[in-house]
Amino acid sequence: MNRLSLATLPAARAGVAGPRVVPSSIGVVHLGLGAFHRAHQAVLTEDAAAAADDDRWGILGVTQRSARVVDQLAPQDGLYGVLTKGAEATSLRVIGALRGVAFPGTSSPAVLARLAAPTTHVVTLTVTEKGYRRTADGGPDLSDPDLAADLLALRDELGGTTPSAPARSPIGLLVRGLALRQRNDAGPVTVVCCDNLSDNGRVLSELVGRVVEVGGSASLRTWVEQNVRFPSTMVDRIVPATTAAHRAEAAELLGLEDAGLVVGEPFTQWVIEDDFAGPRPAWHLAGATMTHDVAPYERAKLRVLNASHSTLAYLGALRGYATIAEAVSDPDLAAVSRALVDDDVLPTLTPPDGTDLGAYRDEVLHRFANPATGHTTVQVAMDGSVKLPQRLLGTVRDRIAAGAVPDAAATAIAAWAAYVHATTHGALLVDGREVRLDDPMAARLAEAADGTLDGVAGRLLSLREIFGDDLSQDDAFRTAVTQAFRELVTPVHA
Ligand code: CS2
Repeated sequence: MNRLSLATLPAARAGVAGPRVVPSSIGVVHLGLGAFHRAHQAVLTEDAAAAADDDRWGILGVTQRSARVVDQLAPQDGLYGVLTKGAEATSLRVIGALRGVAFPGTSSPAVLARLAAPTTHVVTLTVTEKGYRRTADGGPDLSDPDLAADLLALRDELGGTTPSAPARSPIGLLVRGLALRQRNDAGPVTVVCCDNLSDNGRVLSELVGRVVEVGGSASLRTWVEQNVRFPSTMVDRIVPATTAAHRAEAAELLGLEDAGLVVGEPFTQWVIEDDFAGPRPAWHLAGATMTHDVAPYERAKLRVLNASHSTLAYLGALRGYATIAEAVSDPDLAAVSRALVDDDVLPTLTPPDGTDLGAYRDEVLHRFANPATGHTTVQVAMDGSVKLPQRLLGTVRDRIAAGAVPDAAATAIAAWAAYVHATTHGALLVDGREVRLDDPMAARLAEAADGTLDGVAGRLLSLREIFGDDLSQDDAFRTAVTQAFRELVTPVHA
């Protein structure tokens, strides 16, 4: 079977949609070319370009850790399919928005040049929670060797050296790109964080500011302040990992092989703070909501969707369920997620314009129940140490501040603790395979989970990088988590 590319596209089977447009130039640089970007922002950017009949908005997609995605997409001229899996119907669409792909390990100078080109107006990021390399106080983790290497390269480049060292961290790459942009006098640019971080635009702006303070110059700092905007966004689409079965199904529909295929549920949402330094794709014509206040949307999504997702992932994996859909069809687990949202999350939220939060909760649980996506518990369970602070601990803090003991949220934290324990000191089998903890803090978590079973939750709660001084020391909260942990790990004898 031929591989998907511009040359083979005409041979694609009738009935497969797209591309709606293959832009002629690049206006967006995207950092973190994973499946989520390809199934979300790239699709809406293509729709926006098509709706506005404006073909400036091709994307240069930059991978983070390896050249694998470049190997998948470069031979296909950046074309790839999005397989949309509804509970009843499946459809395939080919996307043409990606007009270049690059791996910083081998093409940093070209990526930096593109970040610093006057034709680039927008930089988007999906580098996941851990990609930001932040310390507990939100600043740059200067002990991170990749970020440190980028700071050294930044110093040289500020001294006039032509960029040549491979960028090793997304934030290092971004800041070096901004420095070159200042040097090239290439004009303002907007950096759009599309990761599941609370207040993501402000968080990224502060992080960039701190990196520039440590490794940049006063003039770069002023230039960034005057020329770069960091709007906040809320992004939403469930994108499971692509499997061999998805690839076979798509090849059947397309009549061509597609190594860059991604999969998504039918639902997509993007809410963007309307704060741009220059031109942007007409995302508002593609279904995105432009607003002056993203916070209520972002908070509702993180605290309802992502928090209950994680809770179902931990509890589901502990019961041996492979997918989120299986986990949410277990009445006990569905009840735990509902209790989390109803008892602890909803009291902390202000509904975004016109949203009924009860209906939102039901819709989210309904989306989780879609068996067609095959989204796995183990995929959602990864990286808990960096996900919990974003999706659960804000709820916990707000409830404590309101004088409540957040028992339902404590159960969710206990589920994480039980998962950490089972994947570091137990033998957790999901789908016949033993699951090992996948987390940037895996070694420290394993150490904390070692020792008496009764003390596991307490020792994990003492990790201040995750729980902060406040929650680590909150007696009522510690008691609630410890109690919930005990109930989870103690076998019930009939
Ligand atoms: C999930 C998210 O993997 C995870 O942690 O909770 O990726 C989730 O699927 C998306 O945020 C949905 O928009």
